[in-house]
Amino acid sequence: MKSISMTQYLLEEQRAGRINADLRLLIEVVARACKRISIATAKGALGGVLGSAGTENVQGETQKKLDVLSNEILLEANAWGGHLAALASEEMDDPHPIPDRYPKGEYLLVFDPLDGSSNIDVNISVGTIFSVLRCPEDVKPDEKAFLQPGTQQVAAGYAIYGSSTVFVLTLGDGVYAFTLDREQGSFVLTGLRLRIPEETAEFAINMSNQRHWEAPMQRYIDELLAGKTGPRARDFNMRWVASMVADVHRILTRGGIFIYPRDQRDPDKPGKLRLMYEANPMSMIIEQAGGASTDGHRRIMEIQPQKLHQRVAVFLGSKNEVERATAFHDGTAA
Ligand code: P6P
Repeated sequence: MKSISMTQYLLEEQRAGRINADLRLLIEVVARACKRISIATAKGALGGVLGSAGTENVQGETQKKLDVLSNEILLEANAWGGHLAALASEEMDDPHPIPDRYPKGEYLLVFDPLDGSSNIDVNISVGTIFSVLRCPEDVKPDEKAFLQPGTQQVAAGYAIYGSSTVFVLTLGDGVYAFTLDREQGSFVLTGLRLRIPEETAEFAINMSNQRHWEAPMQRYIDELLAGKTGPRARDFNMRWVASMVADVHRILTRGGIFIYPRDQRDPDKPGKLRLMYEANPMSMIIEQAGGASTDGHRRIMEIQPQKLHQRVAVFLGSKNEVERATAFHDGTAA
């Protein structure tokens, strides 16, 4: 099969009228930045970028050198193109305006520059997650402009820096995957209209938090662990990479359910993962591939954000399994 580059795919989407030139440029610029991040992460210890940066982000988490570097790569790449009104990132307290010397555009880009960065030093896959929104007309591109539900996303995607680097993208009409050809230095189309099986026998959760979960969560997981001997009458397998991009990519590839529930250690904290730049973009991808994504009660993409860095519980993946897990939480489970 003749290989199709991402550039050709995006140009054809523009010719078909499904995206405009600015959105095409935005995706190409983000993909190019992800290529640079892939090269930096692949250097490992030879690149002098492992370990802590000695600083903390808005979440109070210690930043890895590669967190900071990845954030800078994405800021620089998106500054001059004239496609953005502003950017926001897990690594920055407030939205980052486009420098006055450059033209502004209609889009907002919000991202986690390097998700799963605690895995970098132990050479486990990490990734970049991004979400694209439109900046409301005649609105200053400050935090409020970003606070739109996930249903308003124009595009979403991630890059996973694993044994291969794969850029996964949805423009709202299916999910496409592009693998980095390191010899050519370009992303090549390798996955078209990816679909997630509606049933699964594999769940992803950090079991060490079990004693902190709410009762419905305990019951749901107990039934999975009971396997053939319990109400589910079949055995389940478990995976937990502790890198959302790696867990989601596996689910997009072969099905599964990924769960990061709220727990009772901090009742004010609805969950660990962030709504704007982890849960929403991943939810758009999962739904576009025929899966489902809820916070245990409602569709994540319908949540009206109140804060840029707010957190949310996440149940996403194979549609029927996510619906079963959600039913346990809203009391409708059989
Ligand atoms: P835990 C990585 O820090 C992250 O934000 C997600 O990528 C991942 O799914 C989750 O946290 C892992 O959390 O508590 O298992 O370390």
